[in-house]
Amino acid sequence: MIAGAYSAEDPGPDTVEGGEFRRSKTTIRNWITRDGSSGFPAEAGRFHLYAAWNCPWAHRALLMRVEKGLETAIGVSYARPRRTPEGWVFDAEGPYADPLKGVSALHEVYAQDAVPYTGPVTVPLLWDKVADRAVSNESADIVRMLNDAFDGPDLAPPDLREKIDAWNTRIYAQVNNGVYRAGFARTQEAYDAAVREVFAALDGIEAHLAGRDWLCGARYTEADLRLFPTLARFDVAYHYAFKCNIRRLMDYPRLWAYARAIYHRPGVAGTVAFDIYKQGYFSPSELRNPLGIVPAGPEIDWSLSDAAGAVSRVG
Ligand SMILES: N[C@@H](CCC(=O)N[C@@H](CS)C(=O)NCC(=O)O)C(=O)O
Repeated sequence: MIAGAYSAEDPGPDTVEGGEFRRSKTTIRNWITRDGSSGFPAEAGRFHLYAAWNCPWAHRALLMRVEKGLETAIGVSYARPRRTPEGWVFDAEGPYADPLKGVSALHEVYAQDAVPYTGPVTVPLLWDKVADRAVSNESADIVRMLNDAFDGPDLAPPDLREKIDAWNTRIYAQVNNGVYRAGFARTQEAYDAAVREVFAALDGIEAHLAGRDWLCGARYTEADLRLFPTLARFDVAYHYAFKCNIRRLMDYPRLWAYARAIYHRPGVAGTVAFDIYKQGYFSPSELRNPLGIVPAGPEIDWSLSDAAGAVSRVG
């Protein structure tokens, strides 16, 4: 979008330089606060989230929403899983409708922001219904502001914040965005470097989880929450669609048990949609999947209990 107007010829959100995938910077970065001094007070019923089931960045916002018990306080519109030349779009009714504004494409929402928007049309987008303004389209900020501004468990407590931030930085670069750098690489060299980094990071986390429940020790934190969307998509999408196939998540005993332990947290399974991940990541793409055929497998059993997971997490 340029100055609040959408054009189908707008450059996509991300770029490729020397065969390497670069994610563009987000620009709508307002902040919800408890006291409202930012202009965006933390009030139930005031905010609405635009999301897509398959988007891992939207997923982390959805995860924080359930951890904080904000399901009724913050409504959600889910875009259709497969993007179109119009970007993210909505149906007139059903699970992919927009209950807030009834728009047919996400760019129509961006166009309504009081500050004319220039940039890519991405999910997640957090909207203030009272001010009728965009709050943020940066998922890292959305996750942190929901944690800080609303009541409920603190997933980034002060004594762990430094550790959490260090994990977040590492996991974003090497894992969350690492899989995209592998999948969207345009040269063998760029792919090789990215895929090696992804698996080196996963190997490191596997080793780190020996004798620890969570990344920062005994407490589930925002760092774990931010790792999960990539793990949930790993075997079903990234392993094949993004050629991240040195190992599967299932091949890491601790990480696999850890991922299932997150999946079994209250509300989390309701944020996960494996079939939709496949539809999204195997969308027709000239470069990656020209015919848009969605593979049938793999079959993965996430239902294995925490108890079973705990056994393999020892040691
Ligand atoms: N910095 C953003 C990145 C969000 C992002 O890249 N979202 C993707 C979906 S996974 C998107 O909406 N892309 C727009 C498009 O593909 O047109 C965030 O983390 O919130």
